[in-house]
Amino acid sequence: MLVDLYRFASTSLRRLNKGMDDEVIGIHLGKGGSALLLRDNVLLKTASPASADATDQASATLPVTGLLSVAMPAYNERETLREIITRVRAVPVRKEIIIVDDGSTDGTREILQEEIEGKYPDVRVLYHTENRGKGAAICTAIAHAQGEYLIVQDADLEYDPAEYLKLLPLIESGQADVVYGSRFLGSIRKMRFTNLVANKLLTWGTNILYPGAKITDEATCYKVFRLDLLKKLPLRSRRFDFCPEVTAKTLKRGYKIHEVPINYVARTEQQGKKIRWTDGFDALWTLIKYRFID
Ligand SMILES: Nc1nc2c(ncn2[C@@H]2O[C@H](COP(=O)(O)OP(=O)(O)O)[C@@H](O)[C@H]2O)c(=O)[nH]1
Ligand SMILES: [Mg+2]
Repeated sequence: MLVDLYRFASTSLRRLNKGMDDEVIGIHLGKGGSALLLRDNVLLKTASPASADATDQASATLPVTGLLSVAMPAYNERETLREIITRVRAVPVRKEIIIVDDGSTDGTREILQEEIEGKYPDVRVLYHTENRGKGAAICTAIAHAQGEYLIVQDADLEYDPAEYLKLLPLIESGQADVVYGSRFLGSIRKMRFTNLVANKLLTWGTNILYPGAKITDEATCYKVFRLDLLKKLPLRSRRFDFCPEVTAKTLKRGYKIHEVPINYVARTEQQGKKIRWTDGFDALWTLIKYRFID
């Protein structure tokens, strides 16, 4: 068995390497015997034993077998809502999309009720009767999620759902329990200087406060967790303090946060961005607080 796996891995490696300019750094076997080709934790290609020529189908589908829950908090996002749902639905992984309308007043709720709810088998819509905050909306989604993994997905277009394919292999293969998409390892466009400083400060604070933490982007939206792990965390935050709380509690329980480079294009306040650099103070306080209490 082991010999077979080894033979399969090395043949896949040779096949996948064909035509690639870069030197391949690592390969490992995912569920279902598929080979995942990684460089710096980034998925480059995939191959399955059944494929005659793995390079043909490389990157077309990812051998993700576990169900992915996509938690989408939405508050006054009528401009981007339809597009982000389309983009998430287009990602070729098995998933359930849980949209939580957080008491929107700009028409988001009506779009969800009239155009989305009940129209797609992979989409569920939940409603808060009043605005409770991003963290509260994510917690509602977590409580209803049934997948093996969960990713947080804002209802804007700052992140690219196609990058789920980079984030999932590590968790799917059992190598990681928690994976963050790092904008600082990938690329950042249009982020305001004050937000950039706040992001750096929060990451720096995390690495200092939590021994063993060595991350480059604490406040990233793209956080993927094994759902059983996440459901056990006592999450209390209601607003933007969700990110530091979940980071703090994950690290405190001894889980390692793996990172994968992702690309990010910030939206402006005119385009609906709601977080302010001053929310960074709350976030820093949250990191400090949960270092000592739970
Ligand atoms: N600001 C805010 N965002 C909310 C709330 N409830 C849900 N959300 C959603 O949380 C995300 C926040 O996005 P954004 O303002 O770009 O801040 P980000 O966390 O820096 O990406 C969006 O998808 C919002 O629609 C809320 O009460 N306030
Ligand atoms: Mg956002």
